[in-house]
Amino acid sequence: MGDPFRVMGVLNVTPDSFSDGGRYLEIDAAVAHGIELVDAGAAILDVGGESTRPGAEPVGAEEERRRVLPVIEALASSGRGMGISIDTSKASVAAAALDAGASFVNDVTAFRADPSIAALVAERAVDCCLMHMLGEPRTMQVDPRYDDVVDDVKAFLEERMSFAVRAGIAEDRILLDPGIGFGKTVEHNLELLRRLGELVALGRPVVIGTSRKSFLGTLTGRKDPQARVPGTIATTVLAYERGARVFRVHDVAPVVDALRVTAATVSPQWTPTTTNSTT
Ligand code: PMM
Repeated sequence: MGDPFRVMGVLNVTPDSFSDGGRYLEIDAAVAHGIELVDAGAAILDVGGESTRPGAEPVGAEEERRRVLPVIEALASSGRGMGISIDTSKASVAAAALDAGASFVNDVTAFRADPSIAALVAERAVDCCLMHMLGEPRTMQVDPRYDDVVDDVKAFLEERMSFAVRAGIAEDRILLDPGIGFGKTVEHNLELLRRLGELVALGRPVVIGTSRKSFLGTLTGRKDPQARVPGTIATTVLAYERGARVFRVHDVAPVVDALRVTAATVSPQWTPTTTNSTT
């Protein structure tokens, strides 16, 4: 029996991710890293060519396609059978990525930046993730405010889900994501994790992306994002226990181990993946 969760490995193909060396070395490095993430247990690779970090400037569609397409093509023809997600807000990038072998559209604007992505997802009958974000990456962390963050995010996701369904997307193709760190203070992020059950109650699989994010740095004092793996694991385990089932992370191997132990503890249907343990 497979795992009762899916880990999405983050594969950012932005100039700062796989730089040094020439363009072909960059592509090779990105593909090799993607394969490593699959070997570590990622069921899906989330390939993105535009940074959505706080303060990030937008990138043109042509440049975004130039970054992601060769990587998606190589991964799709690797024979490893992983799902490939395209992390984009542009329909032209999503369409080219689906042609190149992607089968999942992860849009951090939930079809607001380019509503025609919805028709594309409907027509190609692929899965999509609708994420909540307050504002846009350039300015989203400037004093974000909500009446009640969980109620507001829930209402937003319900509205975006009905937009997607009206555009012809089957409801069972939709995943929902509260958008941890996207226009949220530390307290907003914690409240969303604390009351995650209210979003799980919408009835669609919930995606959580806490990986290495800055609120974990604030809580632990870890300035180096790579030192935030324990914080990532803590939030991932807690979110699984509260009903989230898809986890977008950079550090796939330790998160998969943590989730397997968590799933075995909370899900009675667990069966061992290895047989050599006596403890
Ligand atoms: N976070 C980032 C990018 N894409 N997509 C989804 N669905 N959920 C997220 O939380 C999310 C995302 C930003 O993270 P990175 O810059 O570390 O990749």
